[in-house]
Amino acid sequence: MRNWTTIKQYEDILFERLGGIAKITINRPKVYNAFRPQTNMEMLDAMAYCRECPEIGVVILTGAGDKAFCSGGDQNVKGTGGYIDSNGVPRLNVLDLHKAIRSIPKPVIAMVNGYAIGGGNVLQVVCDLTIASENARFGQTGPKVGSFDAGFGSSYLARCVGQKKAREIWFLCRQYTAQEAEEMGMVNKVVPFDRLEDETVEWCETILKRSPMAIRMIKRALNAELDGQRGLMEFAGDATLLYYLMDEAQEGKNAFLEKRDPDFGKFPKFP
Ligand code: S0N
Repeated sequence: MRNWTTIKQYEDILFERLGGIAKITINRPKVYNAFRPQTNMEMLDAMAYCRECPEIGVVILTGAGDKAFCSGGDQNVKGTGGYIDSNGVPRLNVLDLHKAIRSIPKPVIAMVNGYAIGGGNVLQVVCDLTIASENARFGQTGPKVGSFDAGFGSSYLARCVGQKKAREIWFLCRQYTAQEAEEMGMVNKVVPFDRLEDETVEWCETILKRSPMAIRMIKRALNAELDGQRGLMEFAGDATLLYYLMDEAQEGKNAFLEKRDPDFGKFPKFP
C-alpha cells in the first residue's frame, strides 16, 4: 500500500497525491462509479488543481473498489435534457471533463480496475494512456439505453481502434475483455488486479523523469490533429510560451519598458 496524501475532500471523489502524481478516484461504488453532475464538477475542480500545481506532472483517473472503473452516467438521475443535479438543472457536463483531460498539458492515465462501460468507457478512451486489470470489461451501451457520444467517444475511439471496430463497439453494444481491448488498441497494458496500482505508478514515475516541456508539446501535437482549430490554438499557445522563454522575446519587452528601439539584429536567423 502506498502512502497517498489527500489533497482535498469531496463528496463523490477521492483526490490524492504521491509526490508528482495526482490520483482522482470516482468513489460511488454502490452505482459502479457512475457519475452524476456533481461528480463531474468535482473531477473538473480536481483537474484544475492538477493543471495549476507545478509539482504535479501526471494524473491518474480510476474508480473505487474492484468492480468498476466507471459505469457512465448515473441512470438514477438521468432526466430529460441530461443528468439532473440537486438544483434541478439537467447537465451533460462530462463533456467538460473530456475537454479538461484533452487540454491539461500533463499526461492523464486511466487506471481501469473493472467495468468501463458507456460514458465510463468514453472516459478511459479520452485519457492519454490506459492501464487495465485483467478483470476489466469495456463497452458502449448508448444505443441500448438511450444515449450516444458523438464527440471523442466516437472520433477518438475510431482513431484508437479503427473505423470498423468503433462502429462494431457502438452498433452492437457488446462487452470486451481487457485482453481484447489491448489487442484492438484501446488499452496500453493489462496486468493482474493486484499489480494495477504498482504498474500505473511505475509508468507515472517513468513519465516524471522525462522532459515536461517535451511531453507537453507532444500531447499538444497528438491532440491537434483531431481537435481542429482548438487543438491548433493550444499548440500555438505553447509555441508562444516557448517564445516567451527566449531572450529574443524579452528584448521586445525590455526595449518597450526602457523606451528604446528593440535590437533584434543580434538574434540568430535559423535556416
Ligand atoms: C456495468 C454493468 C455491466 C455491471 O453489470 P453487473 O455486474 O451485472 O452489475 P449490476 O447489478 O448491473 O450493477 C451493480 C449496481 O450498480 C448499479 N449501476 C450500474 N451502472 C449504473 C449506472 N450507470 N447508473 C446507475 N446505477 C448503476 C446497478 O443498478 C446495481 O445497483 P443495485 O445493486 O442497487 O441494483 C451494468 O451495471 C451496466 O450495464 N450498467 C449500466 C451501464 C450504462 O448503460 N451506463 C450509461 C450509458 N450512458 C452514458 O454513460 C451516457 C453518458 C453521458 O452522459 C454522455 C452524454 C453526452 C455525450 C457523451 C456522454 C458519454 O457517453 O460520456
